[in-house]
Amino acid sequence: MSLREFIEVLRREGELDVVKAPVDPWLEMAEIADRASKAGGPALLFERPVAAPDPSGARPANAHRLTGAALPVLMNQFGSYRRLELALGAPLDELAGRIAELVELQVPKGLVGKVKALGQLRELASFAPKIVSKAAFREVVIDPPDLGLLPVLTTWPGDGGPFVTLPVCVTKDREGRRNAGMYRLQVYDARTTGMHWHVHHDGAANFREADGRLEVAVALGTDPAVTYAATAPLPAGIDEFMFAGFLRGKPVELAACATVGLEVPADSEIVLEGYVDKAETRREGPFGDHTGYYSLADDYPVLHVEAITHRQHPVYPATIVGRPPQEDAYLGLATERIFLPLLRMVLPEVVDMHLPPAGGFHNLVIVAIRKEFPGHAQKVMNAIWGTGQMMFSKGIVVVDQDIDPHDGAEVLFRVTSNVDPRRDLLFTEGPLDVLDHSSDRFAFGSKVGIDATRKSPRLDGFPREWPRDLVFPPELLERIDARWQDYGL
Ligand SMILES: Cc1cc2nc3c(=O)[nH]c(=O)nc-3n(C[C@H](O)[C@H](O)[C@H](O)COP(=O)(O)O)c2cc1C
Ligand SMILES: [Mn+2]
Repeated sequence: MSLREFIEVLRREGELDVVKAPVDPWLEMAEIADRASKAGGPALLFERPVAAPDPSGARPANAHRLTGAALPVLMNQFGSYRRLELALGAPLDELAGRIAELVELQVPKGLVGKVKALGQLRELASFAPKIVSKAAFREVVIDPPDLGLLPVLTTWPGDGGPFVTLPVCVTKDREGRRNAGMYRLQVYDARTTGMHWHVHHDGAANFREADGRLEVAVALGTDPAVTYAATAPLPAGIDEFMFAGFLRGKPVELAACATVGLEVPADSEIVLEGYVDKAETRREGPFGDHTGYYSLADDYPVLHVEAITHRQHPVYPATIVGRPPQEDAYLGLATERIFLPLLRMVLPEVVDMHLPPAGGFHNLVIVAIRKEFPGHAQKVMNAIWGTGQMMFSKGIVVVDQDIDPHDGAEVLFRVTSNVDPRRDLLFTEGPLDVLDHSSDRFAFGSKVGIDATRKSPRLDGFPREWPRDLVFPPELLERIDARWQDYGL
């Protein structure tokens, strides 16, 4: 599904509002989308991005200079549970179930099981991206390349400038394996942007491996499953396009770029091609970010854009990140559900988990576990701190298997009542999200695990009796329910 097909789906499903009035990509669009996402509102298609009058002179010179033929801007495409399902083509539980089936492919039992497992393996291979010759994104060539023709948003008043916020950035590692990650691009001028790949992410790793220059292609406006895949915490070496194909149940069609040795989705709305050079960095940021603050300015590589092409009548995709919850909370929710079966491959004792949006993905993880031996909660904490992008987790709360980690009041109740602080808090230190501002060191700091499980003599050496939960017997509940009318309440 291309982005424009998805827009038609949203229109048909009543999930899209078209804004015909002129709206400024400098702050105005962001503020409107912020309201829409916080209110559970629809996706927004701004048909007329236009620079508003700016008598104060606050608009930076590079904020964009739009001509009358400016491209429409799509925002908040993922900003509700319903749209997330439409974007990924299936309910999250169904996608998680398909992942679980795939990873539960252990030793198959009997001939029937073996044949079934073979079928599933073949199915996985069938999701590898397909290279096609027709590149719709090359219908129009902007020559010479000029980023000023794109309606790039400035989202917060203190931002370092306009940023491309929803780009699928494609690179290859030394072995030629493709990676697609979402890294924001601050527009400096007509042909250069920042390249804000965090040190922990695969794009940055590919850059470290490269000699001199690394080619980069940026796809703007892709199948929403591809856009989501670029944000998903997949292990290095796994092609995000294959993952998107798996989610979709159909291979992603890629086409070769014109000026770099990379492939991007053939139906991308807009494609930038260029390179980053080891010899060069430039000040990037600050930028209002999903931490809820301005992330600090720092030096990052520079993307030199050597070609810009697009489809006829392209749509420019954008989002605003800021104080949660916002549109990206839904991308985080997709990851929480889809990656749970993968986490359970290494941690089968994990029954459920929740990453509350207020914790900005990294700051708080709540896991419910089946506790079976001394130190089990601590084992789970340490494993999470050692697993992929979950290494950034600043706080981990462990609750028992019968506690719903999504119920904030319930979790708070167990933490405040079950925890003996000196006994149940585990402090450690390790890598933090690059955007974390609380630590006095960059990308490194302390972490806490909170064991809020009930304690017993056998598993925890707890010397006293642990009190029972307060519950009414089910027969009583049924009896009262049946007679409810009699009470006149
Ligand atoms: C809206 C949005 C913006 C993001 N911006 C950045 C960014 O500027 N830099 C970055 O390194 N990661 C950013 N991320 C997170 C990465 O896209 C994510 O961690 C992804 O898994 C990285 O992929 P990789 O491991 O293949 O590099 C952003 C995520 C979202 C949803
Ligand atoms: Mn990756």
